[in-house]
Amino acid sequence: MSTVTQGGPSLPQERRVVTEIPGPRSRELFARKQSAVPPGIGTTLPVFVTRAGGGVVVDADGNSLIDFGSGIAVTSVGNSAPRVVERVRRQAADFTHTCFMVTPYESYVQVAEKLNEITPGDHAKRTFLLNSGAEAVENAVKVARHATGRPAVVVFDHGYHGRTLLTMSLTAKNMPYKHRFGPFAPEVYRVPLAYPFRWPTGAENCAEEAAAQAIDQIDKQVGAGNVAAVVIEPIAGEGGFIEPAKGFLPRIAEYCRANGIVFIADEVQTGFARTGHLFACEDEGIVPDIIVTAKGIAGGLPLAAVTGRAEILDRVHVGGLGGTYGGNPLACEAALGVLETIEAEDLVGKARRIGEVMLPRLRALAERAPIVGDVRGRGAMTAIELVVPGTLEPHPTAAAEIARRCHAEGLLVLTAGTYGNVLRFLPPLVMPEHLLQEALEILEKAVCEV
Ligand code: PLZ
Repeated sequence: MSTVTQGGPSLPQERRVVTEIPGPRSRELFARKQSAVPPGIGTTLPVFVTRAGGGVVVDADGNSLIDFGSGIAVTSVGNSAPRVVERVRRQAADFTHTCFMVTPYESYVQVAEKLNEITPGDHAKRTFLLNSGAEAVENAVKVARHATGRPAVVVFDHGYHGRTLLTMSLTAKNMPYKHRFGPFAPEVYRVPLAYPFRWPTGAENCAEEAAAQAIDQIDKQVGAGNVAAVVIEPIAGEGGFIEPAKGFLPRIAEYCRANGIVFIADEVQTGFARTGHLFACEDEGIVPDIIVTAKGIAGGLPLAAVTGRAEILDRVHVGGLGGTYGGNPLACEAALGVLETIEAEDLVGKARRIGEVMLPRLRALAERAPIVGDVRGRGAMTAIELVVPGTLEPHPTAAAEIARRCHAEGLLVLTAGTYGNVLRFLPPLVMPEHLLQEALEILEKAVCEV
């Protein structure tokens, strides 16, 4: 059996279910969680983790689960990836914090240089660092407003951008993200997204009609000249892994260019090799004015980045951007370790290979199981959308039941979607192929039984 050095020396790469899931030790810890932590902080699967690496997560009862979540698309290089661990360990011994705005250090600059180099477009770029995806999206909007002197921000149906006041306002879905948390930030306008599976006149008309509607709404309801930024995920993540119909993103990007609107790509979930490109925008050759990244950037250490055209980012006055922890030295070292790992282990190629294994099997499953209405995604970011057979009616209880059965068998899967009816698959890109195959068998069985 294969082992990896991730998650400590020789973590066996196997699925192993030795107790009920969750087991007794996890149940005990979960009871403590319930009395110490508010219920607003939900739990997908109440097993408490002790180690993780490669393609597995090990819990307090000794169960080894196949990881189809990567901590929501974060540990793409695997948990405790050796290059990340080594750099963080060394950095922790040297210094843990200075505040980059007080006394700088080299690793922050290295991360910025690297992102300027690898993100789409060969124009002059700048990068600054923050702690979370939401904080980075919010900063991208700040910069765009400052550079344009305009107030409005345009976002899309099914979009997710975070939980802070501004990013919650940018997020589409009420429950659980917005319900009773208003009033929301002003000057946020939502327009249609090209969602092929649910487009009323059919997938073949989706890109053109959705783009026309979106642009018409911006023109008529907001006025292009009032719009600072359009913020869009190249694949809508929390919204259900919706790949906008081909042609939609280029059309929106072109409209932004023609109207002096800053095009912001939120690649928080899609970035860093996940989709079989370093960044999902590359799929259609989109060059965003600003690209926002987080999650997969630093293997789980809190880090996020805003990378954009120098002429936009350089407008902001000295001291106008920042934060105590943004670009913390431990997180920067982790990011450098991640970037080395992506290159050294060809994780872009590995993500593609995962897609080549998964998509045909998921499509074959959809043939057999009419509950699977749609199969979609790219690379190691794939999903199935569940419907009442023969209709488009979302089937969220089936999604929940399939997830429950997978969990019981030792496969950690996540749900998503505006209608809660999507199962999404986000394996670490280093997952050994035998685990990938085993996970698919468990999933197929669960889908067919439900
Ligand atoms: N933009 C595209 O996917 C985070 C949310 C988990 P933060 N998605 C996972 C949850 O339920 O809170 C996300 C994203 C996109 C922004 C964000 C926000 O990133 O690091 O969670 O702030």
